[in-house]
Amino acid sequence: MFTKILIANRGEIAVRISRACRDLGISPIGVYSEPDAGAVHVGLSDEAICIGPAASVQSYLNISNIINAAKATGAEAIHPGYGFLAENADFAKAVEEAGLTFIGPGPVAMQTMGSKTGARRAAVEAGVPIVPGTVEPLRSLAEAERTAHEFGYPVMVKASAGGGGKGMRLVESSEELRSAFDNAKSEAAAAFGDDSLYLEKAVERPRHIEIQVFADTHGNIVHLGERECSIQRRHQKVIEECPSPINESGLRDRMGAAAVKLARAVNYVGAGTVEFLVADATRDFYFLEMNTRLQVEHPVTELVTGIDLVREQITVASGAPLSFSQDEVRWHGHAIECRVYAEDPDNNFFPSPGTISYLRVPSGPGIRDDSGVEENSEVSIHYDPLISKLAAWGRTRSEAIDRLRRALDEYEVGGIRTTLPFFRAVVRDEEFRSGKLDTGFISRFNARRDGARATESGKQDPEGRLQEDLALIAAALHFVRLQRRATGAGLPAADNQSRWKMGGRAALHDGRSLIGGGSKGLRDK
Ligand code: MV4
Repeated sequence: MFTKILIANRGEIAVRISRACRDLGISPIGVYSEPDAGAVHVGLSDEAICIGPAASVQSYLNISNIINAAKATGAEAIHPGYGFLAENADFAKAVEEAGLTFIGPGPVAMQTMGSKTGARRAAVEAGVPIVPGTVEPLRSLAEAERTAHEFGYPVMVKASAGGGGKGMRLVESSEELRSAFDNAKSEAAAAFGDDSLYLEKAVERPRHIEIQVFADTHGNIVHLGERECSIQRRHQKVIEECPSPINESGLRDRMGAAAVKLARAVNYVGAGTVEFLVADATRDFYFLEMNTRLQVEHPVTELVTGIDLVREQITVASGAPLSFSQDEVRWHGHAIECRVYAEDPDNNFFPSPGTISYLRVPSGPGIRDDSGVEENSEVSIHYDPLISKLAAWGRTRSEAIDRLRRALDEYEVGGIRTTLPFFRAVVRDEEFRSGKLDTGFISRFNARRDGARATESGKQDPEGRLQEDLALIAAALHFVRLQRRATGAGLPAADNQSRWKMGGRAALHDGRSLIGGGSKGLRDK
């Protein structure tokens, strides 16, 4: 077994991995960017190495600095967490070439699944159903027109290098195809440096259900059941559950068997997730993509199966067989997780960076909060604004929701806006409680929650793209100001008023300050 593991990540997932290391008697080694020197994950490490300045490309994505940090501290293995380098096959290769163990699948399985068309071909070869469509990148608009006609509209145009919805367009009719094709192509080129696209028939009102798989180096492959991830906003999951509230008998076994078959076909090792779309009407399921990492939402599976996925990742990477067999996996009760983001739900989920001036974290029966922050933590615009994952377990879905509601009401975060008020409304929503979830839930919920405003902005900006652009512009302006300040260049006088100033005072809409004074009434609650 390893004596030291370097954790190549930050925030709540670095904390989570550090805890698994401690449980195994392994020394966790941290890495951090300059502004993260005082971060929670650093304090929980035995040693920590600075790997560069704030920008991720220079720190958490800096392969050589991370490998040098592992060598300098004598770590034998590197856990990448999720995001950053977690699905970068070149990183996995570089780690192995440095004589270290990469805690994850081999680079070949990673590369196969990294190409969405390659993943579709692997699924076809393994006999796993895919959404009807192309399995090679489209060579031209003419080919897109031909195949769309062949499979029938509506279709989805997706980026081969994508995943998670980036570079994806829904196309309802042939008239819309050209612009969707062009837009998806440039979005894919900008996001992935690869503009190749493929095409799928659109599944209407789908549910998004994923299967957790686990494989060891001895040929054992098991599944740990499903997670329901249909509640998404702009292709970002916001609430995840295990089991799926609408799982019917037999579906878990069939989807689990398909996921294991696919993992076996690519010689998978470690934790992986196979995503499926499930058609509402027929309950047919189709392979979507496979994520070759530990996922954000892994705690709901842990709460229901009692299996520590991160511990198992580490023991499997050290060469040990899986600590359980498929027959020993049991699903007990129900778990639901909310992703608590530093975003303002009353302002189209604009990022809300700043200092956490006050924090009260809920606990009690059935509650788990995986957090990466504490009082006085800085939430930076440089990184993902996820501050914690609040999960509730109950014997039934209804009991889990009751506990989640209680925990959300207990939770207080001062100094920044968070998505907590949004979740407090969701757990009180009748449709959510009924469990009839599909991918249209969020837009129906938003319409119910703020009918007037939703219809008003919906007319001009049905997808909220204008709002999204404004958020990007605000973030870019903020970044320019930071750069100017760093280089000593003159700052606009208005900067004192900016809501986006890092380490500055987050202002309310009416100009009141959210921090300072510690007044309870000004917290996000
Ligand atoms: C789809 C789809 C319908 N048909 N693919 C893929 C990535 C995910 N974030 C969104 N994806 C979708 N792919 C086909 N062929 C519908 C979606 C989709 C969706 C899926 C799950 C949860 C929410 C969603 C919201 C919009 C679209």
